[in-house]
Amino acid sequence: MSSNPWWQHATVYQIYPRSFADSNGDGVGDIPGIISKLDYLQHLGIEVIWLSPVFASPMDDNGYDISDYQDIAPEFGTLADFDRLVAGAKARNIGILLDLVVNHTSDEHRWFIDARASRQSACRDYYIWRDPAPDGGVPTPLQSTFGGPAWTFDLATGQYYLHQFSTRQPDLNWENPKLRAEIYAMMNWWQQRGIAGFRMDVIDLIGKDIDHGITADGPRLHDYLQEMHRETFGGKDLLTVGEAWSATPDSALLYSGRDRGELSMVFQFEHVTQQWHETWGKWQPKSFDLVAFKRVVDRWQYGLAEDGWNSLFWGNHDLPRAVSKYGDDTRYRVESAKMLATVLHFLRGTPYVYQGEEIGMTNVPFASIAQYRDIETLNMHRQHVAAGLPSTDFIFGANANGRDNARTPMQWSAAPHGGFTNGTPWIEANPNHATINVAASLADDTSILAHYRRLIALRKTLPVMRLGRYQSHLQSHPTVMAYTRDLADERITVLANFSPSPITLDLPVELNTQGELLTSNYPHTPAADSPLHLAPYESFAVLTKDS
Ligand code: TEU
Ligand code: CA
Repeated sequence: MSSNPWWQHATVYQIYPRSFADSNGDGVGDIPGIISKLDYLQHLGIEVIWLSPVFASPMDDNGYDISDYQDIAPEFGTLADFDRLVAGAKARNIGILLDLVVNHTSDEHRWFIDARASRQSACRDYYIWRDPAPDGGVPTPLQSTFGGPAWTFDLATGQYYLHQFSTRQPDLNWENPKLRAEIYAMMNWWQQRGIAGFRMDVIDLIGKDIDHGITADGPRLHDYLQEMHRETFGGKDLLTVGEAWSATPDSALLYSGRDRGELSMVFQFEHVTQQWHETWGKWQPKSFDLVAFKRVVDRWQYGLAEDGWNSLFWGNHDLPRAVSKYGDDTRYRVESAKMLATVLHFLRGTPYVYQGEEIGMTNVPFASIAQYRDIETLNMHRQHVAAGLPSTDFIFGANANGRDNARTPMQWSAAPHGGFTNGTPWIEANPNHATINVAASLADDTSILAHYRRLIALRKTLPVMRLGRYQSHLQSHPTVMAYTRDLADERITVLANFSPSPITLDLPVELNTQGELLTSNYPHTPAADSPLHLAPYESFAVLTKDS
C-alpha cells in the first residue's frame, strides 16, 4: 500500500438509491436518477460515491438481501445504466464504491434455492444448517438483529438455517472454500467494470463460529479478509471499508494496519451505541453526552495515529439524521449542522457525507407505524407492542432512532415530494422539504451546502488537514469540544460549542485562535484573547503557522 493512498484525502458521499432521485415516476429512486445528479455531486466536490445495494433483490431489506450479485434490480435500472453511471462519474473524477453484502444472501438467491432443495444439494454447505435441539427447538438461543430467533426451521429438509438478520437473509458459510471462490470471482467481475472499491456489509460477522456462540470477530475472520485481499483488490489501489459494529481501536488495526493486507479502514460505531439503552437499545435512546463522545473520538484518533486509518461519519442509511441527533433541528438547525460538519471534517480520517446531510435534512416526525417501511422498525414495533409497550411509546423511539429517518426522499426542491419523483414516493417525504432543499441551498452562499463545499475543498489543499497529528483539549468541558492538528510548522485549531447557549471560555495557553480563519458558522471573527465568547453552536477552525 502506498504511503499516501488517494482515499486518505478523499471525501465520500453515500447514496441510498431508493431515496435519491426517481427518473421514471414510479416513486422509487433509480440509477438514471443518480446519473442526472452527477453535476450536483461534482459541484459539491466529493470524489467517491458509496452506492448502497442496487443488485437484484426481492427488497425484503431494501436490497441488503441480494438474489443475484451480478445483475441490477429492474426498479433501479440495468447493467448498461450502471456502466453509464461509472463512466459519467469517472468523467467528473468521481469513483463508485459498491456495497458488498456477503455475510448473507436473499432466500431467493439460486444458491439458497438449491441449498434448501435437499441435504445433498451442491450448495447446501454454502449456508449454515443445524439439527433441532433435543427438544426440537432452535439449535442455539441466538437472536436476530431484526427480532426473533436467528434460526428458522426448514420443513422439507428437517433442519434449521441461520439468519442473523431477517428470515429471508440466510447467512453464508464462509468456511466453504468453494463459496469464497465464487464471491471473489464476483468481486473481480465488478472490478473489471471500473469501480473504485467496496463498502463491506457487516464484514465482522463472516468469521463466525456459531456452535460456540461467536458471531462477530470470529476465529477465521482475518484469514478470510487476507485471502480476499490476495484474490481480489490487493495491489489495485481500491478503497475498501468494512462495516464492523464490534470494532475497537485495537481490532481496527488488524483490519486496516499498513502491513496487514486487509482493508483500507472500517466503520466503527462506538459513538452510536454509547447512546443506546442497555436493555431497549436504540428504541429508548439516552441523551447525548459530549464528554463521553469526546472520549470515543480520542480513543480512535490516538489509537490509529501511527497506523491504520479512521472513517469519519455522523450518519448513514441505518442511523438518524445528524443534525437531529447531535445538533438542534429547529432554531439552530443551520448553525448546528455547520458545527457538526466542521468538527467531523477536520478530524484525521476519511469523511463520509450521507445524502441530504449537506443540506441539513432532519429526522421525520412520523406519527403512526403505518408510515414506516423499514423491516427492523416494523419487526421491533410488533415485538415491543406484543411485550406490552404502547405503540406511541415505540413511535417515540422510532422518531429518534429509526432507520427510516435516513430514508425519506432526498429534498431537491420545494416541489411536491421534494422534487424526488413525479409519482407517489415509496415512503413519504419530510414535510419540511418546502424550506430544506438543494435548490434553496444552491441559491444561498451562506447555506449548509456552501459550508460542506468549503470543507471538502480545504481537504484537497491542506496537508495538515489530512495528515496532521491530532491532539485534544478541554476533554472534560461539558459543552465545548476543542482539538488541534499539527504538521511541520502548521497547526489547525478547532473549537465547537455543542449547546444552544452562549458560552464564555477561559482559553488554555496552548490554544491559540489567532491565524487564518479557515471556516466559521457565524459572520463575526472569533476573538483573539481569552476569555473567548462562543455563540450557540458556534464553531470555527483557524490555521496558524509557526513564525
Ligand atoms: O447493518 C448492520 C446492522 O446491524 C444494522 O443494520 C442495524 O440496523 C443496527 O441496529 C443499526 O441500526 C447492515 C446494513 O447497513 C443494514 O442496512 C442492513 O439491514 C444489515 O446490515 C443487514 O444487511
Ligand atoms: Ca424510479
